[in-house]
Amino acid sequence: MTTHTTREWQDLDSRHYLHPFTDFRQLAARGSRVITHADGVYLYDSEGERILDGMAGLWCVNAGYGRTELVEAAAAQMRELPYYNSFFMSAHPPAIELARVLAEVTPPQFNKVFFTGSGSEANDTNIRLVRHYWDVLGEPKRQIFISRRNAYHGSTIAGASLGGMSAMHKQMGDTVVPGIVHIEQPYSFKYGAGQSPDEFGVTAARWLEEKIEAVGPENVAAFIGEPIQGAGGVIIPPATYWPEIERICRRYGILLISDEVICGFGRTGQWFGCEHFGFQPDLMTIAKGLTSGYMPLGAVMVSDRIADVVVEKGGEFHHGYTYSGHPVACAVALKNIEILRREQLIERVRNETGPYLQQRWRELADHPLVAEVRGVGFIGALELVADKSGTAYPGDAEALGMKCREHCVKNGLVMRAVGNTMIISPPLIMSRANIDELVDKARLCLDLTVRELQE
Ligand code: PXG
Repeated sequence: MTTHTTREWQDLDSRHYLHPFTDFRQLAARGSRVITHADGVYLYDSEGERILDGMAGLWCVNAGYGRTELVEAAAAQMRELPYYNSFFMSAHPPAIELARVLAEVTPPQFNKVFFTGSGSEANDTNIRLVRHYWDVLGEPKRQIFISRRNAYHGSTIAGASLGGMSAMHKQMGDTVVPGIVHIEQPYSFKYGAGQSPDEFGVTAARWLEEKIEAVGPENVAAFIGEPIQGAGGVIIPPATYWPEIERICRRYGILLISDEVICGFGRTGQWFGCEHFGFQPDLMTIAKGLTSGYMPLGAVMVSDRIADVVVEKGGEFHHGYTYSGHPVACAVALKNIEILRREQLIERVRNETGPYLQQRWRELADHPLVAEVRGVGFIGALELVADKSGTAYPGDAEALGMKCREHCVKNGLVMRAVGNTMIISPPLIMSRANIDELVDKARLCLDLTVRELQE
């Protein structure tokens, strides 16, 4: 790869490269941070600065950086068979083998998988598959998908329509897919005042029932939700929420889709978020941690309830992608799952490093900017407010998250800001020493934010 100075990279970047979810002009004025390499839990930029990655890339590098085994799996597969499709009655060993292994590591109702190139594509597949399923069953009126506000289900037209991000919908005009409605999030910090967590969980789940009744149960195809909303601000529902959602879906015969793109592959200390919360979805969207982000790959896990119908009576399913089951991506996913199992990374998060991270993370509750601390396994959030002690700090209370994030950037830590919610989702390989560094740096950045507010 050519090398340039940071300045040169930034110049070329702003001249030619349109970044995702970015105000292009603002970025050109400021210049990107150019990440050149990574190892373990650390990123390195073009200035040689070392940065602790508290976000595992974009919620995905579960096995950490610098895994030569994954590199070798990709290279070996490229030599053997770099590409072939699974259309026209053909298949190849990596996709077949990964399908078998996924049936093994996912909950027992899942024995079949449909591969895609990303989480967004997998959610498009969900829409296609669910509508096909109801059609085959002779209930074509079941068209409506119920989702939640601030949900993130991807950025294709269907993914963004399923999602509940109003800024995205606003730019889509009439192209938002019809037949998708949203209910409010189980966000107790915002909506749960005056109720115990258990009461609020049931209240929030009943919003689904109200919506089903409002649109007519006979018209509803499926409910989709992330076990923990990620990009929407790490919204962790109370323990009563998912069981009640499941009961409601079963009562009305509605399919339940768990979007496990972030929660899957160990994030909560279980293989999948639905196992942490104790519910059994009919479909699961997976991506990100499936390959630890080393290759793009997504998939829909299809339960027997659905597979039995579409396989036996569905005829041809007119859907698929050039890169469905890409052999190199599948080979990397297989090796990644082997690593997660061999190193017992998920068990470690469940029993050892997860509890330690949560204990240390909760120490931040005493900080003058922190109104709530929450987290599960290797995911966490802080709600920042300017007026915790009664009198507010001066300055823009709406920009606390961005201010704190700036201090993280300057102090070698990646934390994500969603409004005034600070978020972590670190690689599952973090040691206790890494966790100490993460929490200590987070506190430092919170302190620096207070200092900036006082200036
Ligand atoms: N579902 C969920 C729950 C996700 O988090 C997708 C689907 C889409 O996956 P792809 O592979 O198509 O990106 C995601 C992706 C953020 C952020 O800012 C989160 C995601 C993607 C980009 C940014 O937190 N999640």
